[in-house]
Amino acid sequence: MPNTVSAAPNPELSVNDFKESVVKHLRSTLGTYEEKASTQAWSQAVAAAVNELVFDGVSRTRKTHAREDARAVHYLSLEFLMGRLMSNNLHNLGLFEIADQAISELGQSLTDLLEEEPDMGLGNGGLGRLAACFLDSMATLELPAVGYGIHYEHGLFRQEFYKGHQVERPDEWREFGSPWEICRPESQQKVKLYGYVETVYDGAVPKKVWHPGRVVRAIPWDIPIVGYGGRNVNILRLWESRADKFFDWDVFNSGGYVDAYKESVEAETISKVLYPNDETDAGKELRLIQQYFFSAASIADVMRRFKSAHGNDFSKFARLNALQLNDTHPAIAVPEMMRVLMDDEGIEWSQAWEISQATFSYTNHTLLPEALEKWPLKLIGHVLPRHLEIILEINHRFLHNDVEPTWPGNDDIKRRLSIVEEGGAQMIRMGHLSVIGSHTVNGVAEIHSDLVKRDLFPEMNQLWPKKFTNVTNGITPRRWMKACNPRLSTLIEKHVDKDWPRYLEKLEALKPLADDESFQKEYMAVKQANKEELVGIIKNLMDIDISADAIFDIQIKRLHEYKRQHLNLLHIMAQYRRLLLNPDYDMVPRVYFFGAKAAPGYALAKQIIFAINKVAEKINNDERIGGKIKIVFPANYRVSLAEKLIPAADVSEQISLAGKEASGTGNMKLALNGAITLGTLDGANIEIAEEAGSENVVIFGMEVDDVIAKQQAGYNPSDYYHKNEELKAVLDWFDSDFFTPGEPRLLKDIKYNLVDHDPFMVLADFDSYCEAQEKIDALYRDKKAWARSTIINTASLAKFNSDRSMIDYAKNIWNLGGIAADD
Ligand code: 26Q
Repeated sequence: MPNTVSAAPNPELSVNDFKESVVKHLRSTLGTYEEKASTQAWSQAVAAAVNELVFDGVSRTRKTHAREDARAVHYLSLEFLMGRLMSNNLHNLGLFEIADQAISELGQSLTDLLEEEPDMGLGNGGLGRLAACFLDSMATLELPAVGYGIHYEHGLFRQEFYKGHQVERPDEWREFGSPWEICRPESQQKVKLYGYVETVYDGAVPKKVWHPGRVVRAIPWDIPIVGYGGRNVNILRLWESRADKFFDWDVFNSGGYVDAYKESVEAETISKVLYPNDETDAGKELRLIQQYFFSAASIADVMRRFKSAHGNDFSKFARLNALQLNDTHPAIAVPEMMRVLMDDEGIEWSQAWEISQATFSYTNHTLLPEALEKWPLKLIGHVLPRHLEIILEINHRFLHNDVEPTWPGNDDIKRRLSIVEEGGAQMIRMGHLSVIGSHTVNGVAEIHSDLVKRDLFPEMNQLWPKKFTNVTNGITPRRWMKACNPRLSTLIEKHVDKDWPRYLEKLEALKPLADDESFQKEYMAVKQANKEELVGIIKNLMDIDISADAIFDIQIKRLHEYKRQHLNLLHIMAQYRRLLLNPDYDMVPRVYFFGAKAAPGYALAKQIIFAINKVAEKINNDERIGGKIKIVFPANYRVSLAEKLIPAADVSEQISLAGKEASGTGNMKLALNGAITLGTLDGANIEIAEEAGSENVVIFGMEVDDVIAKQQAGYNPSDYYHKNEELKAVLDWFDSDFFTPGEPRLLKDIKYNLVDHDPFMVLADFDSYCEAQEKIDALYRDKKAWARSTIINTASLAKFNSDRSMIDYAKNIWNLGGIAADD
């Protein structure tokens, strides 16, 4: 893949140029002046100055792609968890130092300005952040790529704690507009909904005509994605919904003024809010409409661009366009593509199917049964009548042409493979539709991809063994090292080539230094300084005093039973109890950090959040334990908070039940920044252990096959409860008022869930987890051994560069090459 980008600093702009540009925008764009401007105005003025370069790159890149008639990938995702854009744009443009200097000469602080920017939180967690890292990498690799999603008015809710309970508040990321987005009304599309299908017989083949009951407009907002080096700038296109005819004059004239507004309110509801459920299927009509709305608008956009270059010659379509489905959320794009090709373009089924299948590929992100999307057949028939017909035809042909010849007369297999799930209300299985409609299906870590084949789609894999593949996830080192950990980046730069953020394998040059005492000291001094900075942040944010000499142990991820935050909590409680029983109990002081949002309707997850907060309140204020344990759980965990926690981490908690975490990506960010993974052999932890060496991670717990064996043998969690006195004692605390004074049993559901069911086998892994925690404690006391492991982690993580993931997709799935934008 061509790459000639250099790693900055940008030679074309001086500090003075930048100062002039900021002041110009302060006066002419923001309508204020230096003496009067608020921090917010300064921040907007800097964004405007940055945008002069960014927009230039957008136009250049567009022109190149149009001229070269480049094959492009379109990444369809309901979520893009972008976080803040200013710092990254500055780094990728090679402008960070210049801007820093210019802004300080203007009497402002860049750090303060950066803090003004709200996070763009248009995603739930891993899947959404992955999409954001992929955009950064695709732009950096100069891959012609467009991200397509929804321009939610409100992203993931803002989390507050009230008396320890999670409270959800609306996210207002663009209350006053975002400087990074450009509205493109000229590229709007119309999206049809509801209505009925008419069959018209006016030629040899009957024609299907969809008479929609409603039409909404999709308005695109473009967000420029600056590649590292700044030459290539791709686009993230997010669709906002609007009423089709806000001023319907007929309704208006007959006194229906208010009704006209009603229609606009309903249409605008579609892009109002991101669904906050991860790993559960909400099954709501509005969610289905969101999925269709953005899929249809995106396909129409791709079609428009194709037709303006190639007219109706659809034989070229699949050669020039790849469409990637980020999980099944945009799976409705498959029948939509078929509808457009057949009903709008007059192509017959088999050719349309060939084009469609050659275009789509699908990434699976979960094996959890409750997360596999299904929609009531009736609901799809109501909202998208033509699509239901097409889905049923796809299914019929699949069962008849593929399944029947392979397993003649085998109704059992047909029942399992059918897109339609029978028994009770008929359901459409979006995973099946995605597999059948795609040329390639991938999982997101080696073990996960194996389990997709073995457990999730075994017969599909038998039918089409070559369809299934793996692409291990990655993270962008620009955001997750260069921008968020400037101290470590500076140290790295003293020892390895400057272009390490682009070629992360250059960090391997640090390996020989892992045993070098003076390098160890430098590296650990960086970690210590990052920890001290975090101590200050936590003091400001929560008024909690913590010591940077303690082990900083971090678990940051969505709250879910399978991720087992409660396993972590049980161990903390056990340690606390040991300290109460024996005040001399010898342990390295530890600060346990949590960051987690729970889906608003997920009662047990919310109770676990409440439990962590109540245990924190008690332990943090118990003078008997001499500050040996602190629990820090800042509210509203988000990308910008992750960027502050990760550089300060000593221990990375990756403790999901084996077989449940598809990959994980926080595990990669933490290990790259020198945290030691304390984890199960699950998801990408396995590959992290392979890369860093098993002696540089701490692994515990059952493996996938142990889990299956134990479940088959009949898992009885109450045995563990009765056999382990310490475990019993801490679980019984939940049944008392120990952590909720005067209000006994508020936390009892956690105990009974574990003792009676324990669906994620927390109790079975408890002993092994405690032992692993003791290993961490022992290793940390050996300063040199710890420093060595930490350095080796940083030096070994190149595989998890999202550039590598993107190269894998480009080569093995999209058949896509990079194209250097014009200068
Ligand atoms: C589905 C239907 C209706 C409403 C919401 C949803 C929904 C939304 C988000 C379902 C799932 C998600 C998010 C899933 C997710 O983040 N999965 C994570 O993806 C990461 C990137 O591949 C992996 O690293 C994680 O292991 C996986 O849990």
